[in-house]
Amino acid sequence: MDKVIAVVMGSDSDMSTMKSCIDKLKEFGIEPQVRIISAHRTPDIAAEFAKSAAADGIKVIIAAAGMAAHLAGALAAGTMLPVIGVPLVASQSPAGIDALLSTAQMPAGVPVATMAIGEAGAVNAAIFAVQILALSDQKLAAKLTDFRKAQRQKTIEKDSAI
Ligand code: RP5
Repeated sequence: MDKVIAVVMGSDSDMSTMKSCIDKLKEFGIEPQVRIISAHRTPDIAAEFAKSAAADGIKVIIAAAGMAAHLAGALAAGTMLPVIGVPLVASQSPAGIDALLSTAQMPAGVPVATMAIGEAGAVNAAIFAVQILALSDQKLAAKLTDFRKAQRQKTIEKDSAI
């Protein structure tokens, strides 16, 4: 399944964290469209991307940014597609709290489904996007069930190993 999920990040400096998101999507057999688009540095491109995403076949947008992280909200404002936000820890960032609040505190009417800060959020964004697609895709739903079973088993094995 190709290019039905977009992973958009504000800077190439976000890639080290967002690789976890891209890799998790690939584990589910999904090759995402990956873009670097900034709400602040390329606002025109962000607006155009949001406007054309649905017509281009995108079903879910994952938007990750650090600092004053307006990317997810800016994209959500321009599309009816579900937007999942991932707040990131930037090098000059107070532990990602700035990005968390900038991403999560959307005004009523324009939601962004905000994940945890950093790598956990990046991975969960991928899983959450798969969960949305799995509502109308039985094969993906089965893969999600397998993923949960494997995750459960790994934790049980860690418990046994102690
Ligand atoms: C945000 O500013 C980006 O998402 C990144 O997390 C942060 C810093 O960007 P760079 O200065 O590293 O390009 O827009």
